[in-house]
Amino acid sequence: MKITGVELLRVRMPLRAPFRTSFGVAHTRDVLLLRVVTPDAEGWGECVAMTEPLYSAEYVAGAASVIERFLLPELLRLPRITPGAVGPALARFKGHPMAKAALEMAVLDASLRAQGVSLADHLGAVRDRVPAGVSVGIADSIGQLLDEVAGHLDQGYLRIKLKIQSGWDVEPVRAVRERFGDDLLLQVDANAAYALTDGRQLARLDAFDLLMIEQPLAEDDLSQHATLARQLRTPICLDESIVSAKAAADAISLGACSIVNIKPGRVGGYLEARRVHDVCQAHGVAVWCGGMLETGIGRAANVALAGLPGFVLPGDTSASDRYYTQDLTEPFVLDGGHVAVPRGPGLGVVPLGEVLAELTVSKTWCAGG
Ligand code: OSB
Ligand code: MG
Repeated sequence: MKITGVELLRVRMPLRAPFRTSFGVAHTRDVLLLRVVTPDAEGWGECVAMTEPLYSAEYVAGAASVIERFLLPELLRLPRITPGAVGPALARFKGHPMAKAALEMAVLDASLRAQGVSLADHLGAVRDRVPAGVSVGIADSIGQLLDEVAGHLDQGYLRIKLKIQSGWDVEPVRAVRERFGDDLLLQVDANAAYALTDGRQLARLDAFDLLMIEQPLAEDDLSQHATLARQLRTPICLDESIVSAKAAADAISLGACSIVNIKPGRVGGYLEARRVHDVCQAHGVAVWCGGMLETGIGRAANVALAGLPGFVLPGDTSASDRYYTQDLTEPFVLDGGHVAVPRGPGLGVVPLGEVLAELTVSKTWCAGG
């Protein structure tokens, strides 16, 4: 496949409600979309970098810049490109996994559309629908949190993840358990907000039968996570720390986690995400699909990935209306707590022209040679 050119689109998506985590609050999603044009088909990619470098080092304007200045020129120089060659072609540029993932995703979509194959089939999905959870941000009060959780459960979500930080951990978890009972599938995500010295406080969460605690410590605290794991009954899941399949293998062999949150952007793309899945499956480590408040474009690909056999826990793959009043694509809907895996060629979805035009803030065309 030869790339004719790539369009970078900056899209401003108002969130239905602010989303607060230990690292900050998001009111809008500032999305970078890529449209890869080839003689045979077009392909879409969504970059999951956020506005500010708070979740990880990447941020959306930086991702756009590294794509324009370095990554795209490298790809456009090649006489032909396949999805599997994108990662290797870009490997000499250090870091920037979310930027690389977006490019690989767009090439993958174009290539699969040209072949008439769905991403779900290409990746090896075995499910037609995937169980959906919802990630609930830090609230202003326990009362507001309970109302929000009640709303999600009324919609049919199958598990609840609470964002926690120091000062917002045991009490919200206790309140949700007391109100919604012991059968609720409940987990927490700290986004690296704690230190190993907080082990005693985190052990208080053991009383609430949580499915897991996600990323309690810093991204590079692998051995500290292993130490913490020995102090807790609650299983540790890693998100930020798992930057590659190699990192997953290291974390597992160290005993740093017993569950992995897979986010394709964080590991450099859907093909590496599948390798993370394979490593975890080989070690009997459960995985689930995380989210980065994606639009329908990124959501389509995440839901396809979540169809793989090792994804045995509900993901943060919520329906479109959990995030946006108007999604960029036909909305993903919740049906009995599940979201359907798209089965059309490539991602199986495209942006709705009028919606995209309305929400696009700027676009740049980069022509191939
Ligand atoms: O840590 O999982 C996370 C959103 C943005 C950045 C990091 C995280 C999240 C979420 C939301 O938890 C997941 C989603 O619903 O997309
Ligand atoms: Mg997380």
